[in-house]
Amino acid sequence: MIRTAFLLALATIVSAVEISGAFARATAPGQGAAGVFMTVKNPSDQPVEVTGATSSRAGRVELHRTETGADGVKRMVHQPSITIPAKGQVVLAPGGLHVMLLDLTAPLTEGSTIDLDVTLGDGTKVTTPVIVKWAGATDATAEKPSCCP
Ligand SMILES: [Cu+2]
Repeated sequence: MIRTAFLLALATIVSAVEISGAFARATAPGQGAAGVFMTVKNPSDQPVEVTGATSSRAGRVELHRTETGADGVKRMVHQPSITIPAKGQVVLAPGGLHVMLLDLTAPLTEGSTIDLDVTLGDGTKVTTPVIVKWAGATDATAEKPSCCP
């Protein structure tokens, strides 16, 4: 019985995507939203749709893409889903695709870790910790410059 449960758990992991390097940026008091960035890898031979996400730290969560309009102004466009190609990956990074935390329950503090459940097209949820970096961080492993705030 225990063995069966273990095999089922393993099967679930294999069918899901792999999320790495998830990070957000520290927010100022009163800031209601924050982007979350990560690499989503799909080891399977079928494309996988990311359809949304949830976090205990946000009232709601959307998928966004930052685009620069013809007027040169950057704006965020809501995405109904993000397709992760078979045997491929999609990088969510500042200036492009991101998961948007909205209605933050409290400011995100540098050095803390928050929870995120990413929802896939088949209803599977993939949980990832999200490291909160300083406000200008560009990736999850970057060291904060000692010179500048
Ligand atoms: Cu956004």
